[in-house]
Amino acid sequence: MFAISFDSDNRTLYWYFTEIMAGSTTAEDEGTAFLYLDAAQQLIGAQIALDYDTTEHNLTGALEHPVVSFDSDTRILAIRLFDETPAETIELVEPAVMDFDDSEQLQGFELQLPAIEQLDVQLERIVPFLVTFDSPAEDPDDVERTPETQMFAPNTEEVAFRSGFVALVGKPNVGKSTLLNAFLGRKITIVSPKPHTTRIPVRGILTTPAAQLIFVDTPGIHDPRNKLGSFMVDQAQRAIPDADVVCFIVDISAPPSRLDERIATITRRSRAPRILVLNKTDQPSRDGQPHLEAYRELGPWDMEVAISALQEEGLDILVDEIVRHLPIGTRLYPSDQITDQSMRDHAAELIREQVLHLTEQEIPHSVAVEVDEWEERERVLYMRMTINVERESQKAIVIGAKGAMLKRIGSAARKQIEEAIERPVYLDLWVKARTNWRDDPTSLHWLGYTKRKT
Ligand SMILES: Nc1nc2c(ncn2[C@@H]2O[C@H](COP(=O)(O)OP(=O)(O)OP(=O)(O)O)[C@@H](O)[C@H]2O)c(=O)[nH]1
Ligand SMILES: [Mg+2]
Repeated sequence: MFAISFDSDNRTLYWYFTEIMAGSTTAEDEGTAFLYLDAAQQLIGAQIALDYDTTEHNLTGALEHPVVSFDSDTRILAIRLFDETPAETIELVEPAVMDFDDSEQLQGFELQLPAIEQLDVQLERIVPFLVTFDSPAEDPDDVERTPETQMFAPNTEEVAFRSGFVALVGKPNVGKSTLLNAFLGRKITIVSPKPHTTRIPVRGILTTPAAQLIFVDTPGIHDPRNKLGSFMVDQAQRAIPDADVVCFIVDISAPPSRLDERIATITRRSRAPRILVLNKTDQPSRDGQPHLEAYRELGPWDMEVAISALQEEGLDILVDEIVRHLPIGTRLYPSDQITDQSMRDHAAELIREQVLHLTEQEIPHSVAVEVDEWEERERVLYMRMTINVERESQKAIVIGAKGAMLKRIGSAARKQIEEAIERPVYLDLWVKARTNWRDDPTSLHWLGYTKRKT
């Protein structure tokens, strides 16, 4: 994890490289601290001049974060939150206080900002990296605690097992499926740079010693233009009232759109706790603006967490927050089950994923994959699949000159299927035109896009 917390009373910033438990810090050291500012006095990073007691060995964990670097000649440990040269580097009066654990790893450091009258450092740009803490009202015993103990305090009481459904909702392309895969540490659901990738909700089950989280990856909510789109939006919306926790996923690199406003309104109707998940913090904002306030205003939210699903940053904090909001309950799935999707459906989806990657314009959205045959043969698992398109002209494109496109789709998908199934596969791939299937109820039913409980 990498996160920053800000204690406004004491004007201190704490930069975390690892999860810090109360009592896990066994040594401290100090180093001269500097802040990186952009031309508008916005904080965009920091550096510490390390003495010779601290070596690269102590920084192994810290250096795993892409924003952290160490120059062994100058002995500067730098945290650059954005890919840009600072307009100004200012030295702080107070040294940075660094915390080390019992294996001498740097856990994080604390910086004391100057008083506002001395230097007005702006903090809006670091907001995506900020973590917020429980309010004292929720946890009255915590009032005296420091931020680090508040955040990672060990529970001395018997911990009750928690379980429940966690809906991942948001507009298309914000990274819901990427997040599900990152939570589970493997590919459960397909992902693509094109919107409308997920069509049917997929469950991913994460079981820990303390909880079972059943994530429901939903189709992006949008303005449907055909019956398939209406089905997708309906499926996504049904996941909300059934959820024990609703995660509203947004792309922090862009301002909220009308769709975000609409989805926020729908999630506000849920009685379940609602978490605002600010994704794509690794991606610079397209217009250079921080959008956090605008997303906050779509709330109120019970919690907000900034993450990068792609870089797998901030996920531990998000899981902890979700667990905290889940009801006490027992396991709903066996602890070794990670999804409710059958291998057949997953294989068909992996073929559709390749079509999404390799074709353009309307074709990716006009494709549905059917499993015609699935049979154990001598040394391979044989599967015959049909790629349905909407028109003969699309069929010609998916097949390509001398079958070249179909070959590319098939060979890339076969590799992925073999990886998922962990055995050799013979993939027999066909293409068929099924006129305007996206608006035909019979075809939709036949292709599996029928109402089901999420
Ligand atoms: N830079 C960056 N890209 C991301 C991140 N998360 C997802 N993406 C990219 O965003 C694109 C869409 O990701 P998906 O996970 O398919 O998005 P989705 O919300 O499930 O989209 P739909 O299924 O269409 O609703 C892909 O190209 C991902 O690689 C992130 O944290 N950072
Ligand atoms: Mg998706």
